[in-house]
Amino acid sequence: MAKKNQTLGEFIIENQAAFPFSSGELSRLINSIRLAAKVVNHEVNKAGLVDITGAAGETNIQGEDQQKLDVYANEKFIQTLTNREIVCGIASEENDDFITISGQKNDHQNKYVVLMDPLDGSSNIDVNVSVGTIFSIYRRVTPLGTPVQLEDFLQPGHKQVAAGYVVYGTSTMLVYTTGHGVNGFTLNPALGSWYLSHPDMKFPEDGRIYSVNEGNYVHFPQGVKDYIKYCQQEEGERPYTSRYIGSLVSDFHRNMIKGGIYIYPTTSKAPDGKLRLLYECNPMAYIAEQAGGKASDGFRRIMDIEPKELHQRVPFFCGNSEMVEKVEDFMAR
Ligand code: AHM
Ligand code: MG
Repeated sequence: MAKKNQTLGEFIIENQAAFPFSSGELSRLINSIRLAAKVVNHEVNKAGLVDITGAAGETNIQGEDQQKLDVYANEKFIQTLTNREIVCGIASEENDDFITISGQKNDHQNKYVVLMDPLDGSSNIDVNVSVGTIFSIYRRVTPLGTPVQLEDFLQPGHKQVAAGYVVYGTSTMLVYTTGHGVNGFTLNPALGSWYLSHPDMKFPEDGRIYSVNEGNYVHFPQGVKDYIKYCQQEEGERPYTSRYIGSLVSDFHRNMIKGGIYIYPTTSKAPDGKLRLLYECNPMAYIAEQAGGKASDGFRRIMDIEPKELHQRVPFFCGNSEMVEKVEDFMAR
């Protein structure tokens, strides 16, 4: 039973005991993520102090400029997971291809793969606005003892074993699920410990916030335009309000606590949407569903989509169930 103020370490050990036949591999993996998150947090927090921000002069596979901190976060997460030989493969939004991990200890014997967006919300890094890390964990489908293959990564979201995010905000939080609800831990930076501050997180019943980049309005599909107009109508006293940070993790986190929907639809400029199915949408969808919410591409459940490629993009509608259903109604018209 999760107890408020329990440390993440204690929580992991306690949960591990709840799965008597598990090997502890998943617990060790979450432990590695919490360590890497602390290291990245330290760096993100002093971004304004040292000359670490700014484009690193590289472009990622999506053709976007990489910021230095993106590169740093990517390296730290990969290093931590690789050095500890805790996973058999890693796929990152910042790398063109997946990474195969073969260790000294046990060649290809680990059963999990990690997919991640090491630092999401890159446009906010330079301006002291919160950013996040997103991760997703699957059991490999190819045999143990052999190198991982693309198919180990191209699994639908409903096969996820765990997913989570770190939000580097006014305080730093690690929020994750292993399929038994969602728990949020806040970092005490003085002690370097994560404390359970938000046990069993759930979307409130009523959602009032819609988060969408309205600057793209003219390029949105009609269903999304209609939904936005519905939220804005005066009819009765429609209680909606708009909040958009431009960091998926932060927008999602606020919406899960306060009640709301995050929307990144297709636009005429981005016909498949902007967000990546494997690194961003599936993990957020898993957390949303575990918190009583929903995630859709406008027509179908995100976690039922069969991925075709590592960097696949999809339109994304995620948040309070009733709000997601409403926008799906408009999309279907
Ligand atoms: P990134 O992976 O390059 O950071 O892009 C993802 C981000 C999301 O965090 C955010 O919600 C969205 O892109 C914002 O996009 P836009 O600036 O088009 O509104
Ligand atoms: Mg991203």
